Amino acid sequence: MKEALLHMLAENEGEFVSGQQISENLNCSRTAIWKHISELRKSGYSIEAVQKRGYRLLTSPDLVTAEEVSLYTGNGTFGKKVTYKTSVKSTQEIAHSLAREGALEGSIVLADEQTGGRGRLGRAWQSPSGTGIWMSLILRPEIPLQKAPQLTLLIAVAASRAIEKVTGLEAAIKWPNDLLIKGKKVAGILTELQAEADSIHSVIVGIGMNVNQEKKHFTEEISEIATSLAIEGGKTYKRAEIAGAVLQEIENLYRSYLVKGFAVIKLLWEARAYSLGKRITARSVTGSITGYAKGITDEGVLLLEDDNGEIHSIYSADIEF
Ligand code: BT5
Repeated sequence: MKEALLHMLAENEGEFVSGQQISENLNCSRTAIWKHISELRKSGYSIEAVQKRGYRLLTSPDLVTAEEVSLYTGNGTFGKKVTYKTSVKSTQEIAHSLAREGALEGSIVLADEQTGGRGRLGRAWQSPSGTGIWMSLILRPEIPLQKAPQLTLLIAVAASRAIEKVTGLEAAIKWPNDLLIKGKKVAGILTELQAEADSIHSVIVGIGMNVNQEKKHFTEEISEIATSLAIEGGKTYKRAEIAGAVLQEIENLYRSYLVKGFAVIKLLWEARAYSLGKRITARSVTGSITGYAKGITDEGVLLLEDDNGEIHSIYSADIEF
């Protein structure tokens, strides 16, 4: 109800919507409308109420709540089921338990702040409140286990396209899971599986994207390597709008991927790749290899040619230039 009311006001932003119109459309009493208007105001929406004219939405806060994100998910099904928390340890944990309880594909968990946000290999992901998109998405693809890395690449392409659509900024993809603007990390992706033998129950895709941080928000540890859309674009953005665009882009690519396979995604990925053709060092738990990044395989595996001309398949590593 609150979500539908916000939709009506947002669709007519800056114009009055009469109480009668609202109560007819949403089939509710004037008292109920007033209650929801008060709640929206408490959350930071500025709504004018004028007798005989109705309600008018003046400004919206930068929130990633279910009702705010739903304004930007279009006709898609991803992001229609949102679990929003102001503060959590990690959205991944919540998404994992929702997936175990049978949550539908496309369900998402969003938080304003993460106190224990995580990256790969137990690393920490800084997720201060009110600044970025900290989101986990549940997917249930019917694909063999070894194809799961393709999904990380698909998500990276989708996130990069969404950034470009909303902000005009170009984010390059550093294999496998980083988005960079001018060489600095603006987003990271964490793909985790719930699987058994060769079958995937669900994939929990974690996306962390720095949106409105200023340089001072980053700790010293990452201040030289991290950036945000606001730093690069010179203005702040609505996080919900970007989250909505990310979900729409993911859903479009994912549907095409399930029907047509990885070939199209691979081309899109290569066009945005930062590491291809460069001399890099791939560091993993088993050691490090230096050479030229030749490309990715149809499985999404990175091919690295060392100085002896030998080609190595890199399944998981950190890349340094
Ligand atoms: C990643 O790991 O890049 C994956 C990050 C995924 C975060 C999302 S947020 C929603 C969901 N819930 C979670 O708990 N996680 C996911 P990795 O490639 O391991 O990179 C981690 C490294 O990036 C750290 O060791 C830092 O050097 C750097 N880093 C940490 N916070 C950062 C930030 N906010 N922006 C840029 N770099 C950061």
